[in-house]
Amino acid sequence: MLQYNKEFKQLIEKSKNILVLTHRGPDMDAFCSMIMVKKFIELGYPQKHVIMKSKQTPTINIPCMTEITVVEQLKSGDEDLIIVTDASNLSLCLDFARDTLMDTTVPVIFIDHHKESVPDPDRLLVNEFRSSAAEQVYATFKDIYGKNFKPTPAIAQLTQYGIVADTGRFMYDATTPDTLRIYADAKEVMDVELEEMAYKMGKFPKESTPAIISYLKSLTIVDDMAYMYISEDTIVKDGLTKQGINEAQNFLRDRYIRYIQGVHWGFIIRLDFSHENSWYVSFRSTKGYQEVGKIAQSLNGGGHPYASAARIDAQTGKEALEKVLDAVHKIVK
Ligand SMILES: [Mn+2]
Repeated sequence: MLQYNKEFKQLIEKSKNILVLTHRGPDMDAFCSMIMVKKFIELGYPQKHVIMKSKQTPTINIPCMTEITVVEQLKSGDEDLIIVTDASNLSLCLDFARDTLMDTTVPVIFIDHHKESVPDPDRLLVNEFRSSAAEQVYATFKDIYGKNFKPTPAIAQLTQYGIVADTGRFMYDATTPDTLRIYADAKEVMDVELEEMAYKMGKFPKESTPAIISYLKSLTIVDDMAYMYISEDTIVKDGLTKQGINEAQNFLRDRYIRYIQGVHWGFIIRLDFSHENSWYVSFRSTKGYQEVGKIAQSLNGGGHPYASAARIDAQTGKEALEKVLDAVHKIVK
């Protein structure tokens, strides 16, 4: 057994009440990996009391999601161990204005897969830079349980959902032969139809339609770049909602902007609803074309070479757009 898995196993065995968490604004992989940890521990250690806490539940139906305890605030309870999935630091899981769990004195272990994450130096981290946290949780418990490793149909489904979500159906670079081996093992236990999964994950709420229309009216194409934004007066005039704008931005960013013929990359700007005079820009590009990671970095943001984002201080959407275009022009000659 790997050394960090041995330490993880000892921590589980020493504790009675285990709290499992994931990052804020959880995506599919975050939810799946969190639930997988609970189900795996319950399998091997039925006498342990494991609880999952989150501020929201998944928007699509996944196994055992009703076992998530929805809370408004994350604070210390009777737990003697905290396990965090899909993140390497508590700051990604807590809202400092409201949550007090940051001051916890119990051991915290992180199970992550992100290459760019900043780990907490004092705490145990399991990160083999796999495709997804779901894949990492599967691999970790496989090592811990050895010949007694026997994933249930629920765990097998969660493994497939998490991997498919974080690899974009095996299209991203993070997909390795081991990802496919683990996926195949899970599929053998319980087959999830890829078509059905992609359909469910691709759904968006109907409130995003008016925001999509507003965004499309702003579409500008310059050479092989395209961009869209919504100004604050459009939000009021068209009666757009926060959820509608966020979902519209996700949809257009991932499935529209760089699919226009002649366009290879672009960006979309949206309002930051939690802070005044603050906006967000998301860049997307196609491998081999404009590296948008550099542009986001020049705006003090971050991400990957072909998918990145930054926060912009600006009073209006127009001002935010001008700042982004300035940054673009400095890097793209
Ligand atoms: Mn993930």
